Amino acid sequence: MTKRVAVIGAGPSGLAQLRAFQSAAQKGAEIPEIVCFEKQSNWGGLWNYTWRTGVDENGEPVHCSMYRYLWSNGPKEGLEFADYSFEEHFGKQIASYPPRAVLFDYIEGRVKKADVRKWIRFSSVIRWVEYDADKGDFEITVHDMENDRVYKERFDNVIVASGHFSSPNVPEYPGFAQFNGRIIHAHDFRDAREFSGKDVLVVGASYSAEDIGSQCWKYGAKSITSCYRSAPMGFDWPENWDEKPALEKVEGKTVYFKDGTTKDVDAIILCTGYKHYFPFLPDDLRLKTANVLATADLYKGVVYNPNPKMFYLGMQDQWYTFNMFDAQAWYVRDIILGRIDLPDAATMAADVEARVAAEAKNETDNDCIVYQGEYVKELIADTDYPSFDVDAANEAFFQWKKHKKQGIMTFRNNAYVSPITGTLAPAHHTPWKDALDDSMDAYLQN
Ligand code: FAD
Ligand code: NA7
Repeated sequence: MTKRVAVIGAGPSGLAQLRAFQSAAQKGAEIPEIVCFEKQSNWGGLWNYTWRTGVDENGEPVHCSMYRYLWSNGPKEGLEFADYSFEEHFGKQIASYPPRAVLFDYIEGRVKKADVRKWIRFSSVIRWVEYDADKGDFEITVHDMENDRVYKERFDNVIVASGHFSSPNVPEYPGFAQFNGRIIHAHDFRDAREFSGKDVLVVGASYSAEDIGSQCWKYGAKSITSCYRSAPMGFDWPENWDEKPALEKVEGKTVYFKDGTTKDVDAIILCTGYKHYFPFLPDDLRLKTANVLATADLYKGVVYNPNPKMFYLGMQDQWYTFNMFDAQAWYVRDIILGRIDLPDAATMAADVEARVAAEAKNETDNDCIVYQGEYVKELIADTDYPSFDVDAANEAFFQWKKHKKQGIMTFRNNAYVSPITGTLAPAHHTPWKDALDDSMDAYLQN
């Protein structure tokens, strides 16, 4: 009987897995039956934008954490697919920080070409996965929302690609219940114009805080105040942006910080990160990890050590994204195809320990970039994923970090060299702060 493989999620990671199997089949390999379950009605994962917040049309938690006007927060040269360049997709080189719609189009282009949509069951929520030790396979419970039907199917392998930037981490501060304004988490932030003319407090000091604050600034917020728990972001902020230490409490519209200062604000946006959350997995299959580069319990960052028939994609904190998901997907494919053997349990556990110890030695962001770049190199060396110039991708990231230090509202005006085609991107036709139209048509007018 043919092996059956379930992929949970059709975001960039799940789609990488489909493309990996399709690529093997195209080269003549016999592949298992692949079924990808996607709870949304379209593919693209977080890149599949919706105006909705809270629950979706089926009453399920909305997956999307992206917002209107989101432009890539890192250079596209760091995430380019090695088997499908931006030039191949757009027929020309494009500028380096594409808006969401442009990246969605790029992600979609590769899988349309590979013709893998037929492997996906949309509007299908995975409710539960169970391992049957006697039969040595998994039983999956699926809710088909279109037909409102719950059914079970069996699979030999399960690949979890459900993402980990969707279930918000939502702290509460004293006085929140009485705050005279709006409090939302970044997950529910959609249109920055809602905050134009307002005094906005952004809680957090990472990507969401930086970018959502910048969006609000760009679309006319009166002031931005951001506050940090551990360390400031430390950019050279515009004059109406103030960075403060930790929030302590809220009284009416007044927020109090650890240094004794206060500010009156209209809205509070909690950019306090996300949780790895797998409500469809029992204890023995559920990954429990922090948002780090060396995830707990995953051999080579993908094989679930307690049950090596189960795999996770994209569960790391991310400098590298699309091409790292590819590296992982090709590796998982080759384990399932029997091209790569797994070592014994002790060796797999030691692999995780070594990765955790190596991550602990990273001191700077550049160390982390190199660390994750080395991980990508390590995986692709063992498969037929097209090898690419990871050092050139690292270099694009280094330049990006430097450009952010030079100007947090201008870094997106820079251009970088593609690690895949070696060509230099054109500078964008309009500085990011003046480019209010985030449509694909507007962006591609270079
Ligand atoms: P996701 O994109 O989250 O996809 C997971 C999929 O699984 C979704 O389609 C979801 O519907 C599905 N799913 C979940 N649960 C179930 C279930 N129970 N049953 C069936 N299906 C399910 N990366 C970049 O490279 N550049 C950026 O500029 C960038 N910006 C970002 C901005 C924000 C606000 C966020 C939150 C992330 C950003 N990222 C960015 C990182 C992002 O994590 C990756 O780009 C990418 O989307 C991760 O892909 P994924 O497939 O692992 O997860
Ligand atoms: P991150 O990168 O996980 O950052 C979360 C931030 O929230 C970080 O600064 C945390 O501070 C802060 N945080 C977490 N909990 C709290 C509490 N309780 N109080 C105050 N501050 C807190 O998440 P992001 O959403 O920024 O980025 C996630 C992805 O989205 C990323 O890959 C981007 O590409 C887009 P800490 O530094 O831990 O003290």
